[in-house]
Amino acid sequence: MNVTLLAGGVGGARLAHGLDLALGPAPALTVVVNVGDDTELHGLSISPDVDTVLYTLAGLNDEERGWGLRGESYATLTALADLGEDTWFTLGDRDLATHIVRTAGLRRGEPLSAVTAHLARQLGVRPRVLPVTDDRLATLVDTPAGTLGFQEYFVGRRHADAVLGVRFDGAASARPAPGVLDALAADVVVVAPSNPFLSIEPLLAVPGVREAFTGGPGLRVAVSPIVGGRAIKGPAAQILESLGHDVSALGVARIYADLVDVMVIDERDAELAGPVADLGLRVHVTDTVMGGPPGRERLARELLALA
Ligand code: GDP
Ligand code: FO1
Ligand code: CA
Repeated sequence: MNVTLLAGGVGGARLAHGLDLALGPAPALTVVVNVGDDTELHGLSISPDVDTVLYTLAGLNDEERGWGLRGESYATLTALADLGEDTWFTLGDRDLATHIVRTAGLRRGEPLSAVTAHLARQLGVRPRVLPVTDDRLATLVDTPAGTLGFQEYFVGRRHADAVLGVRFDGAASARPAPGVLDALAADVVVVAPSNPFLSIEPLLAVPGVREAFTGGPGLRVAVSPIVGGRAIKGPAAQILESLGHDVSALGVARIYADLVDVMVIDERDAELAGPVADLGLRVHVTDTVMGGPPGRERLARELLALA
């Protein structure tokens, strides 16, 4: 059984990990990752969601922060500050090695997908990790303070601004990276419990992706990132609110109603199963709060059993 996961960072990486554990050694899992958060700092190309997925699948990520590497040191960042550089974006010494390798590859003319495959191989990551596109795609966030670049919104201003709109600069001319459209024809395609606006929408904004996804032969399953009316972490609940959606698994189900066959909602939201089913969706109610590896694998096994 081939499985493809549409993912952003933390929520996507956790379920990717669970699916990798559940599927075992067979080369069955492809993770298509958001690149709208990508940024350039200190002359280095940084792909935060790709790195969160790679590091989590490699068992190296910092679980507390949700991004970066466990047991990091920050000597280089301190040295950069001493040289008068802006260090608002925290980059650890070992994390910098990833950005150096990525930047060198891109500078040699290698596409991001090839560089990502190289990094995955070096990190011992089993699943295929694909950036949704090798082209430029930059998430822009419209707020009362004006249009912000993604990392300025998310890190610089601690995602405190009300989100009035989200756009993806470069989307019109972006092409799916090699393997992405084929991956959307998998037996099961899962929309991770990622931020619908900041992680999933940028994937679907790449021409051809939404159609390949909705037109695919496999079972399409989405997992709600909202549990008990709240996000486990990050601004998803705030953005649902500011964009006028129900801040609930039902609000998320309405967004995904025309895209998927099954909506997985948390047992804490069991009372929403009826209204979600009324949208024409199959509903699966379970404990969707993954925590560590056991919870991640359990949820993944339940999703695979839906097929
Ligand atoms: P980001 O790019 O780092 O923000 O990560 P994602 O967009 O992939 O995931 C962020 C979303 O994941 C948040 O809205 C969280 O509520 C959700 N999330 C994180 N862990 C879990 C979990 O264990 N279960 C569920 N249902 N959602 C989760
Ligand atoms: N998120 C923060 O909130 N603060 C940071 O200083 C920060 C540094 C950072 C470095 C490398 C990396 O791959 C991710 C990093 N993130 C940081 C997370 C980043 O903002 C992601 O875009 C978020 O996870 C949202 O998707
Ligand atoms: Ca992200």
